[in-house]
Amino acid sequence: MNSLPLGKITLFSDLHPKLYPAYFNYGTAGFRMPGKVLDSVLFRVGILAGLRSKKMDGKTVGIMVTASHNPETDNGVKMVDPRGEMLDSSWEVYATTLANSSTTEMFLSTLEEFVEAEKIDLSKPARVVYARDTRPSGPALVAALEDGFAAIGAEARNAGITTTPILHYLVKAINTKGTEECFGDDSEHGYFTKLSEAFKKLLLGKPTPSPLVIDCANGVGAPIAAKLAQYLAASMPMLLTNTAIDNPGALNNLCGADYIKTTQKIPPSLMTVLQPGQRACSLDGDADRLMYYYLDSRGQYHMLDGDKIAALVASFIVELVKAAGLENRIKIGVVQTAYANGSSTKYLSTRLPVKCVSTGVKHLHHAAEHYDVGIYFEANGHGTVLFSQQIQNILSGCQPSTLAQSIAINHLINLAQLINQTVGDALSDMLLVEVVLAHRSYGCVEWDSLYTDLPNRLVKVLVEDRNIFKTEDAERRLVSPPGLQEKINDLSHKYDSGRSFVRPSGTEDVVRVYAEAATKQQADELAFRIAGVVYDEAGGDASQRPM
Ligand code: G16
Repeated sequence: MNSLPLGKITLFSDLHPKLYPAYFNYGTAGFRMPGKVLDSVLFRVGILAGLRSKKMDGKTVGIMVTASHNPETDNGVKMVDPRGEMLDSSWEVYATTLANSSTTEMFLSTLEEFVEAEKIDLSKPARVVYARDTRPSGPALVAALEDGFAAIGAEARNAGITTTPILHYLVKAINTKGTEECFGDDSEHGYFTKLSEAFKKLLLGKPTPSPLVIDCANGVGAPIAAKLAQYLAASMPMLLTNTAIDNPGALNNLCGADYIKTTQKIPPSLMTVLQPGQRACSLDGDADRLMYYYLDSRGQYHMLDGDKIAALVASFIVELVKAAGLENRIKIGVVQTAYANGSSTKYLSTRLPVKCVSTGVKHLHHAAEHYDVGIYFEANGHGTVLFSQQIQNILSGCQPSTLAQSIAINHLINLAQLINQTVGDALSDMLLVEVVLAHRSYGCVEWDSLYTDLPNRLVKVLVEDRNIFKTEDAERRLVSPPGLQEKINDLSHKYDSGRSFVRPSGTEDVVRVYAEAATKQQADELAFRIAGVVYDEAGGDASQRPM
C-alpha cells in the first residue's frame, strides 16, 4: 500500500462523525474529556496509531483508553511510542489537528497533508497493542478505535482490561523481544513474573512486610493487584480495598490517589479498616499513581506523597551506588515539577542534582533520561526510576572486589528489574517502597521523618476558558493573563515561606492553584485568596467562586 486507502477510511469515518463542537486537545496525558464526546477522536487516533507505527518502521505502538484519575464519566486516550514512552510531542499537534477536522473530507485532506509532511512510507506494516481501564464508556470507545485500525489496515493486539503501566510494559516488551535489550515476556504473566521475582530477590533475608492496605480506587488496579498478589504469595501480604469495579459511580469516588492528594484525607471507606501505624496506599483509576499514608498513634493522618517516595528511593539508590563503589561512574539525578514541596526539594538538593520541569510524565521522563540513573516523581504520586542501558550493562559486567560491593550491585540489578522503567507504575512503585522500607527497617513514621513537609494546598478553579492561562519557567510563572502573576507574587510575599503558582490543567477543564506556607492555615488562606483572584480575572459561574 503506497497511498492511503481513502475509500475505506471514508466508509469508516462516516460511521464516526465529529458530532460535538468541543475543541479536542492532546494534553498532558492525551485526549481527556467526557466519554460521550470521544467517539470520533478514538476512531481517528486508531488511524494515527497505524501511521505512527508505519513511521516507526512497523514497530508496535500502544494505545491506552483511560481517563485515569478523572471522574468515571470522563474517558480518554493516549498513545505510547515503541520504547514504551509517551508519544513524541511533535505528533501531539497532528493528533489535535486530526481530532478537530469537522468533516470526513477535511479529515482526509489533513491526513494526506500529514502523511506527506512526515514522509510516511505507507508500504510499511502497522502494528498496535491496545487496552482499556474499567470505565463504562470503554467498550464503545474501543470499538471506535478498532474501526480506526481496520481503516488503516493495522495489525492490532487487544490487551484487554489492564493498567496503563502494563500497556507501556507490553509495548516495550513486544518491541525488544529477541534483542539484547529484551524487557521481559510480552504478556501480563511476563510482567507479574518480572516484578515478583525481582521483589523476592530483593527481600531475601529480610522480614516479611506487615500487611499493606491498598485502596484500588474501584478501578482496574483492583483485578491487577489481585493477580499480582498471587505471584507474590506470602512475600507481600496485601489487603485490597475499594475493589468495586462494577459499582456505577464508584471509580475514583471518595478514594484513590488523587482524592488523597487533593483532600489530604483518608478515604472514608478506610476509616474503620486502617489501624494506627499501619501502612496504606492508594492507586488511581489506571494504577499509574501511588500515594502512601498512615495514622499516627493519636489517630492523626499523615500523607507520604510522590515527593516522599522520591526522597526515600533516591537516598537508597545513592547508598547502594556508593556501596557498590560506583559513585564516580554513575551520575544520579532527580526530576520534579513545581508541585514538589519546598522541603523535599531542599532535602534532595543537598544530596543530588535536582531539576524542575513542566507537569506531565513526558517532561519528567525525558529530563530523567539525561542521568545514568534518573529518578522522577510528581508530588501526585506519578513517577519511576530510569537506569540507562549503559549503566545496566556496567552493572551486569561489574567485577566486585568485596562481598558488600557484590551485594549492592545485585540489589541495583534487581531494582532495575522491579521498577517499570517505561512510566510511573503504582504497583511496581509500591513494591519498590516496600523493598526500601524493609532494607531500612523503617515504618511510616521513620520514612515520614526524612523531612517535614511545608503545609500546602491544591485548589481547582472553574473558569470560562482555561486556555488564556499561559506559563513559563517550568510553569512557575504566568505570562498570561497579563498582570496576574504580579498579584500572585504580592499575595505570596504576605505569608511566611509563601510560594504559589497557577497553571491550566492538561487533563481537566480547570485551572490549578498550588500554595505552600509556614502553617496549614496560611497555606489554605493563600491558596483560596489566589483562587479568588484567578476566578475574578477569568470569570465563570459566580456560584463556583472559590471560598
Ligand atoms: C496525568 C499525567 C501526570 C499529571 C496529571 C495531572 O496523570 O500523566 O503527569 O501530573 O495528569 O495533570 P494536569 O495537572 O495537567 O491535569 P494521570 O494519572 O491523570 O494520567
